[in-house]
Amino acid sequence: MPHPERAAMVGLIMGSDSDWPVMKAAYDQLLELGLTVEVAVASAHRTPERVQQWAQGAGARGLSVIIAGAGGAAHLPGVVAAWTTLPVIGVPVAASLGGLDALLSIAQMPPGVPVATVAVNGARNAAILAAQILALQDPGLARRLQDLRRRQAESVALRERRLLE
Ligand code: RP5
Repeated sequence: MPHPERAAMVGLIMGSDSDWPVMKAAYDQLLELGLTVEVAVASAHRTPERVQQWAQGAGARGLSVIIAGAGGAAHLPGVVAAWTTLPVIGVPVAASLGGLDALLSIAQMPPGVPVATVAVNGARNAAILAAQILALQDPGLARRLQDLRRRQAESVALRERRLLE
């Protein structure tokens, strides 16, 4: 469940509502880990001033990490990174060309303004990476991440056993 009474820790921004089916995996994972999330739709090209305002104010609003997803000429994560020194994790959304255009647009940042780029449609990994950054200062969150890893390992072992059933 979201925690509306607590300030959001993670900013989740996407270029269009059409990115939501991909980006919702990040939202769901963040909530499962007990994190609070601020969700925004803003486009680097269609609403550039809104992106600037959102990113410039992110730290003051209490956000610690930003996840930014976009497809096509996916400049949103890089533009957000240009307006803040908070860590930005970019999610290439497969809106065209299988997401290769978005992957390259997000990963090929100029030296000095990094975006940590995950795989095409890799929104869940973006959430886990954001949580890992926050867990450096949050032992409870670190334990929840360890538990997530343990459950993942158990699930692999379970699937292995099912192969021979
Ligand atoms: C990008 O263009 C968005 O991030 C989206 O992935 C893609 C298509 O946007 P819509 O035309 O569906 O709004 O800016």
